[in-house]
Amino acid sequence: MSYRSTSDSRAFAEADVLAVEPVVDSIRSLDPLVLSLLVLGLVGLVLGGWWIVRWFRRPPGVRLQRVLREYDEVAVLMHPNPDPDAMSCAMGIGAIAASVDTDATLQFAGEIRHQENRAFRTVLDIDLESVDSNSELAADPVVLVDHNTPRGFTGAQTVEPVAVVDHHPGNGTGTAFTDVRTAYGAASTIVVEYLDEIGASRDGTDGATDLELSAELATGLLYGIQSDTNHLTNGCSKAEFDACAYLFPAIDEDLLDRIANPQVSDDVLRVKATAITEKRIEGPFAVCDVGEITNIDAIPQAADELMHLEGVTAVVVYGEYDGTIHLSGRSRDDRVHMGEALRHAVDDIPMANAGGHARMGGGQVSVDHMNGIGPSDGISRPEFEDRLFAALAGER
Ligand SMILES: [Mn+2]
Repeated sequence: MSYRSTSDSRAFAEADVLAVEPVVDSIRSLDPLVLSLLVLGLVGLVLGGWWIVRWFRRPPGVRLQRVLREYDEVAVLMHPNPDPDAMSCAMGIGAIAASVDTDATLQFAGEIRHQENRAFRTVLDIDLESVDSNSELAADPVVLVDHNTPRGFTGAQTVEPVAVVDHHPGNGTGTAFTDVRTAYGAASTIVVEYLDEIGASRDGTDGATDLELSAELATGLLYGIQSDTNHLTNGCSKAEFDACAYLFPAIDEDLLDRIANPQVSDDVLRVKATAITEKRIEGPFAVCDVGEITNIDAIPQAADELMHLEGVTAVVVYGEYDGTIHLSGRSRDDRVHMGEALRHAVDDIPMANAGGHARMGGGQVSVDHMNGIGPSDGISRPEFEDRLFAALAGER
């Protein structure tokens, strides 16, 4: 490293002046009109650049609010059979839209069956509409929450969402706004951050906008986070805890209790009881046929219940509904990839399908085909159960 002497820097200064002089001369010789146009162009460039920088430095919640403000009406679309995380996200986006006078219709494909999801919708009095095809979407601009590719209704593949807010992996994007954070445990967490960024008021105490965080919205978002993270025990990031702390002043404990502890219908309890009393256990695995059922949501719930059994690391519960055997499996055993195990268990039964993730899987088998009424010879229930155990043990 060398230091430049004073004479050197003077020499540089003189050289600079010498270089600048011809430029100044040529500017002087320009036509005043051309000169003013040049100056205007330069100012435009600087302003444009500044605007672009400002736009991208705005927090995402503020950017989404700006995008929503462009429309009179939007459809906020949840994934099929929406869960509390999807529903509370939709509520939150609806509130952000309302803060800029944009009408939001909250829509979903499929059904809301699970008692937890039904209680969520009823207790928080959320206005949700179901759709069977893209022609039923309430508006052209669609905001996707808790998923990033439209699915589950006719024409879903033709829908190009304007905005996407999600925490699942995938390549889906919105034309104007995309915020997918796969490290987050719940999409509701992202929406909570938006509310904070926009400056929503909690309990009328703080906040700088017209957006007030109602008790219903705060409670919904808290429960959305809780239900997607198994009550903050699974798949959480620090963001989930921060979001819960942010929501705390606005939540309503009574509403929360009613959502978290809904009454369970008689048939669901009966299926759970059957699973508990009739299960067959082999080593660390439990399998149970719960017979004919009237509510297919009872099956995964019964599987969850059996997972509480000490010493059991993987379970499969199945029951018959409307001519189809529905299977639901759970695993906390690193040796058992539940989706693969179920797939292997039914792979040579015609019209059967099964699959899923490592810890959770499901499937359907047509009773006719299992009985051999279809093209194959069929298999008996005890044989089917042996297959399930073999698949769990990795022997199929
Ligand atoms: Mn979710």
